[in-house]
Amino acid sequence: MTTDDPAYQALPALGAAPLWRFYGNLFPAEPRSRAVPYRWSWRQLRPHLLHFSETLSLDEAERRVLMLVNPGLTDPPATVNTLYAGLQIILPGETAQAHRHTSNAFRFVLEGSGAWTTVNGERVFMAPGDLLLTPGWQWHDHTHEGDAPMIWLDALDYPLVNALEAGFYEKYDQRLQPVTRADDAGSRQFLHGRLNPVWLAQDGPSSPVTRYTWQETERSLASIADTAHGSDVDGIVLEYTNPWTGGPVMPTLGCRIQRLRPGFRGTGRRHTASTVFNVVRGEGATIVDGVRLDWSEHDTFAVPGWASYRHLNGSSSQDAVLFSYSDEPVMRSLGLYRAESADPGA
Ligand code: GTQ
Repeated sequence: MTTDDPAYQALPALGAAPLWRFYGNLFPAEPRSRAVPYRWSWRQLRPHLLHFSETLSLDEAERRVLMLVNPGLTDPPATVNTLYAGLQIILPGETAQAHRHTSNAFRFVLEGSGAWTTVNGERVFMAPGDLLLTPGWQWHDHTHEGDAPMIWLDALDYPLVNALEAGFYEKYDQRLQPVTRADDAGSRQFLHGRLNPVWLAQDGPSSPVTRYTWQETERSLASIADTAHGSDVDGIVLEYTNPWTGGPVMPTLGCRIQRLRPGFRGTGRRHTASTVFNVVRGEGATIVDGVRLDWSEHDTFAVPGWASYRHLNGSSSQDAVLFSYSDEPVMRSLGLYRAESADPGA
C-alpha cells in the first residue's frame, strides 16, 4: 500500500484514522513531557507584580495573579502538565471576590502579613511559609488588613481537572462569604495530626487542616536535623499529610518541604510525577535533563514528569529549603507512578 493510496483521504470524513500511522505517538516507549525545565525569577517578576498592584484594581481582576507559564505549555497555560502555579498580590484594604471551583488549590505564602483567606466560613490567616488549603468546591475569598503588599504562590490542578472535563466554577452572590466557624479552626483542631478530634469524621478526600503554619513546619525540620541523613536524592524531605489518612493533603496534589544541608549534592532520579518547586531560602541549582536551573529565594521552578533531576545546594555553610508540590497522588492512585535512579547529565 503506498502513501498516496486514495483510501487515506476518505477516512477523516468518516471519522476514522489508520492506527499504524499514529502508533508510536499514542504508545510512546516512555513519557515525553511537553513541559520543559524552567525557572521563574522572583527578583525579576516581583517588580511586575507590584506594578500591576498599582495599576489594576481588584474590581477589574477577579484575582491579581501572574501565571507562571511553562514555555512548552502555553495553550492552555500550565506550569507543568497537570498543575499550575501563579504569583498573587493583594494590597492592604483590598478584598477578592468569593468563589469556588472544582479544582483543588492551595497558597504558599511568600511575603507580608495581615491577610486571610476565608474558606467555607473559616478565616485562615497567612504568614510567610504557611501552606493554606482550598480543597475543591470550597468557597474562598481573600481579605488583606495589613500594612504592606501580601504575595503568595497559588497552586491549582486545573490543567488536570479541565483535561478530565470536570471543571465547574461558581461566583458567590456577595463579595465576601459570612464567617461561620472559629478562626483557623481547621489547623487548631488538627494541630499535630496525631491527636485527632474524636467527634469529627472524615469529610471528603482532602485534609481538614486549613493552614500548615511555617512555625510547625520549621519545628519539624529542626527537630529531625540531627537524627536523620534523609534521602540521597532529596535530603531531609517531609510530606504534609492529611491527618485522617496519613496520605497527601489533597487527592490530586502532594506537598513537601525539604532541607538540603550545606554542600548537598543529590543523586539523580526521575519519576512520572510532575513537580513544581518554590525556594523558601538558600541558593543552589537543580539539573533537569541536562538543563541547569539556578535558583535563589522565592524562585519557582518546574521539573516535568519523567525528567531526570538532581539538586545541588550552592552554599557550603547555609541550608537550602525547598517547598514542592506534585501530582504524585494522581499517578499513584491510577497505578501510573514509576520512579528510578537517573543521571540528568551536565
Ligand atoms: O485565589 O482563588 O491563581 O481562583 C487562580 C485561580 C488564584 C484564587 C489563582 C483562583 C485563585
